[in-house]
Parts: sequence; C-alpha cells; structure tokens
Amino acid sequence: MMMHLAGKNVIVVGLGVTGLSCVRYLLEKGANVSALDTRSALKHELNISVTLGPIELDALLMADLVVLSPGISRREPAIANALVKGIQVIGDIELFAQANCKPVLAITGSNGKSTVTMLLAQMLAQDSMKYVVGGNVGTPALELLDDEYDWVVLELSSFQLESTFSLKPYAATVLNISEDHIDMHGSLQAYRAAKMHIYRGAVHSLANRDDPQTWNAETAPDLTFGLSESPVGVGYDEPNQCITLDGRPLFSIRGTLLTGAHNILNIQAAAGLAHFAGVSTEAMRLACLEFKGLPHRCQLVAEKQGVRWINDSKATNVGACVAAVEGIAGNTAGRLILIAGGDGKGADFSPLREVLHRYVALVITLGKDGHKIAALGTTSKHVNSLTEAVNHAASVTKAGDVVLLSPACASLDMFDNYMHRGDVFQQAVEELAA
Ligand code: UMA
Ligand code: ADP
Repeated sequence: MMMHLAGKNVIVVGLGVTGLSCVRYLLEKGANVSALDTRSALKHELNISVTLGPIELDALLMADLVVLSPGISRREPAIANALVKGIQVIGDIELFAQANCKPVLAITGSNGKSTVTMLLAQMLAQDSMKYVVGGNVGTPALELLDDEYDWVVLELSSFQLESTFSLKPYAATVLNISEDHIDMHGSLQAYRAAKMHIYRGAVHSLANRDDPQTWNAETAPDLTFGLSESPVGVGYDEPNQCITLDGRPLFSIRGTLLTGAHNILNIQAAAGLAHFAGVSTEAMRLACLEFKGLPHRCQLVAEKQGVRWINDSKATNVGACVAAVEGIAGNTAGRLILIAGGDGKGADFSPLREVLHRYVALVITLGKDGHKIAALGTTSKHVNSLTEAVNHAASVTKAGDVVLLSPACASLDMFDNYMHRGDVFQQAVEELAA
C-alpha cells in the first residue's frame, strides 16, 4: 500500500545518487524533507536543510520516516537505535515499489547482476517491448517512474533489498551467493537473508540449481537454471552451444561475445526471466548475439606485443575474481598474470587460493588488503599503485600471456569507484610502448 507522504517529516540519510533521487521524489510528493550525510566535506546544491557529519539519534527521532541510502548500514548505531525506538527506516526501492504498478523483473545475486539485467533488457528490446531498466545499475529506480513502460527490469543489491517489503516482482532471481559486503551486513547469513527478500510476493521465482543458497528451503523455485544436467529447467547443451528448456532446445548462443562458464549461467538466467515475460526465443538469441558485454567486466582493453590486457575492475569480491580467472584461463595459451587487491570488505580470501595456484603464474597485489591475497602462498609482488602494477606486469610478460585486473576487492581505498580504477588501468596500459 502506498504511504501518504505529503506533510510528513522525512529524513534522507546519505546524499549519493540514490539519496538525491529520494530527495527529488519526496519533495514532489509534498513531504517536508531534510537530509544527513556523514561526509563532512560533501558538496551539494540542495535547497533543503542538510546536516553533514556524524548521524545523531535525536535528529532521526524527529522524523516520521527515514529513507536510508544503500551505502549506510542499518547496523550503524544511530540507525539501529532509531529502529529500536520504532522509527520506520526504508530505502529507495521500497518507495519505488509503493508507487510502481507495472510488472517488475528483479535480479540480485553476488555476481552477474548487471550483465543479466542489461542482457534481459536487450531481450525485451528485441521483441519491441516497452521497458525501463535501472536500480543498482544505471538510473536509480525512482527516476524510472516518470517514463512510459510495460515492464521494469531492476538490478537490486542486498542493501536495497534489506529494507524492501512491497516489491512483489512478477519474476525474481537470486543468481548466486558468495561472500560479499560482510563489513556492512555483519555475516554471510544476514547478507543472504537480505537477498532472499527479492522472492517476497513474487509471482515467478528463478534460482540457480547448483547453488542451493539461492532459494528458500520452504519454497522451491518455479524454474531453475544451471550447468548440471536436469530434465527440467533452463540447461545448456554444450556440443550444440544451445540453451535448453526442460531438455528441449530454446536458442543457439553460437557467436556470442560473452565468454566463460559464468556467462553461460548469466545467459540462462536472463533467458529464464525473459521466458516468464513472454519474450520470443528468437529475440533471446538475437540479444545474445548483439550483447557486447559491459565495460569493466572481463573487457579486453588492449593487445600489445601479443599480450592481452583485460579490465575486470567490477570484480569487487572473491567469487567474481574466481569466475574471471577460470573463464580466462580456459582461453589462454600463455601465462596468466593477475592484478588484485583493494578493500576486501571483511571477506575471507581463502576461496582464491586454489585458482591462484592452479591458473595464475604471478599475482601483483596492491591496496589495503593486497597483502592478504599475497599471503595465499602463490608467487606474488606487492606494488603501491595500479600504474606500477601495469608497468611491472609489462616487464615480465611475453607474447601469448594475459594480464587480468580482477581485484576481488572494492576500489574505495584507492579510487573513486570501480570505473575510476578500470579507467586508470586502461590509461596505464595505453601508455605502455606499442
Ligand atoms: N557514504 C558515506 N556517508 C553517507 C552516505 C554515503 O560515507 O552519509 C558513502 C558510502 O559508504 C559509500 C558511498 O558513500 O561508500 C556511496 O554510498 P551511497 O549510499 O551514497 O551510494 P549511491 O551513490 O547512492 O549509489 C548507490 C549504489 N552504491 C552502493 O550501494 C554503495 C550504486 O551501486 C548504485 O548504482 C546507485 O545507488 C543507484 O542505485 C554501486 C555499487 O557498488 C555500483 N553497489 C554495490 C555492489 O554492486 O556491490 C551494492
Ligand atoms: P554485479 O552487477 O553482480 O557486480 P556484473 O555483471 O557487473 O555483476 O559482473 C561483475 C564481475 O563478476 C564480472 O566482471 C565477472 O568477473 C564476475 N561475474 C559475472 N557474472 C558472474 C557469475 N554468474 N558468477 C560469478 N561471477 C560472475
């Protein structure tokens, strides 16, 4: 049910992309809006009361509603205390859900969210369906509401889902679960529980049959995808490069530019959701052919003197790095040099140990937690900057080798965001001798 916002005292906490979209939306709805941000040096041009610095409980207790940005934990003491005192704390997706009346195709998971979201959008586009796409990727959800559409494709993070209860998607999926954002959620269990909110009230659910953590024990998913053989669900016929449904061919993925086993799973998941939305199999096939992959995700940025340089800066957790190394090692004749490290967000790096030892000739580490990756016992070299990492890699590689930036960590200890990190990598590679 839609909350009545006019005349309500609403405090928006956090003034990033999401917070700003919430301020605009709430003002439009006639709420009395004020805002807080913990970053005391933050610049803004808002015409409302804004307090910068530590979040004070007393300020929150004045509110009828607190709208929390995804980058701030609900475990932050002032927020946790406000919750205990009965203050309602929601996020932008709950506001969106209460206003939106069109069917939502919702995607979450530890990795592959943006790829599946954008590929699914391309499948709808191929069938000339009217859709909007955004959420944790691209446009914040509340800014999608003004557009004309029949379908909403939404990428959702654990932070967004944690405070969402009215979304009731038409179809929802959790792609996979591996450790991420432990610093914000406190435990893997709490992180997974937040992701499970996506299935609340969903008409159709899609889960990964090879990763039981992607569905609730009580409710079996309507449809599964996975690389394991199964008489039902979305499958893959490898010899014929064909996505299948219940054992029958659905569409060929011959010619797709997406590589690696993880991308087969991403295609399957997008196809499963598109199937629920009634997209034709020919549209699915064409979308896979045309989809070029997203920047900063296993993106080939240069080939110099026979060495391939790959930017996977979006690999901000261990699971993403493992998938990238396994996917690329299978297509590489020479040695694989990995550049990794940054802010590990409290993660356990040990799942990296096996792939490092099996596939990686040298790991060049940097950033706050780079030493934890070096400590996994493979050949390593620690450097102080990404440019130094690129230069060192260039000095030890020969034709046939691959240099992969796949940090397994967030970028915020050294860069503005993962895109900035990827751009610095590409720039340093471009500056190497041709
Ligand atoms: N911050 C503070 N104090 C504040 C508010 C924010 O220090 O008072 C910090 C946060 O800790 C964080 C940064 O500022 O380091 C940004 O936080 P934010 O809540 O302002 O984030 P937005 O700019 O609104 O961007 C968010 C998503 N970011 C996060 O969830 C951290 C963006 O996803 C998303 O595209 C955008 O909303 C629109 O929906 C980015 C991301 O990294 C790509 N997401 C994580 C992921 O995919 O793993 C969840
Ligand atoms: P997200 O939006 O969840 O961060 P992306 O599609 O942006 O996911 O991909 C981020 C990185 O995660 C990729 O560069 C790749 O290394 C890895 N990745 C992509 N899909 C998967 C998957 N299905 N399983 C594991 N890792 C993946």
